[in-house]
Amino acid sequence: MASLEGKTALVTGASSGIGAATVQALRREGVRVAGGARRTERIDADVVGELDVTDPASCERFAREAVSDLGGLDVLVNAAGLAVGRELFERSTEEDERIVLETNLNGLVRMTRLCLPHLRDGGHIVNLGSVAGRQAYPSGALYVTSKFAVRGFTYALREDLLGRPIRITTVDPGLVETEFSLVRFRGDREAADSVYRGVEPIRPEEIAECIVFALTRPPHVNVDEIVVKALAQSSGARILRSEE
Ligand code: 8X3
Repeated sequence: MASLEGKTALVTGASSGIGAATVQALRREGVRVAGGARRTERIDADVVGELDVTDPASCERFAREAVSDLGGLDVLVNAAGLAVGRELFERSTEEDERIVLETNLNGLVRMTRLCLPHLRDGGHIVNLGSVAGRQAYPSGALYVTSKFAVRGFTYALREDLLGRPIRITTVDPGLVETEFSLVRFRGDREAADSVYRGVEPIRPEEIAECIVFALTRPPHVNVDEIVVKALAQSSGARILRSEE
């Protein structure tokens, strides 16, 4: 197992969920971490910065300042992501489409482009995909589209990085209990809670452990993808719930 002691990392979406859990997991491994998100007051990292991945200027500023404060970069974790709405595509709106694609796809591509020149040899990029990027399900068209695109981008970059000492991994979680559902259901707490009812979801910390696993393989080993589902689910849409 390779040590992460003394390495540096930049994590997007660092204020909650998998991003926040990844910041803590990396720090426990001895990594100095810059965490970026819009809600900076909720970030617990060595370097804290405001980051809106949908805004090119915000991304440029955060990447520049984080890399400078950290003194170089070894790991980029693209964890910022969201879904808006859980309804048939007929009800999709220009605004919802823009937010989902800008955050999950353009934001991730943008942060990767900005950080790549700073990644030291032995560096590693981890993209947070989703089981939604592998199996489509109804009433999630834009989220599914964005996560299929994340997987496509990850593999395209894998091709372009071939021959360089930089690794790239997509981590594709299923049912993880975070604020994801609250955002997806536009603040409807009851609808959000019902997603995690009658089933044991994955905890964000358990996904962070998978990320650490990929990062700590020997340098010649690239873990291309890690797919993690709750035991009681076979896809994003098929979840076995116990009677209450
Ligand atoms: C979130 C998992 O199953 O709601 O990425 O699409 S799912």
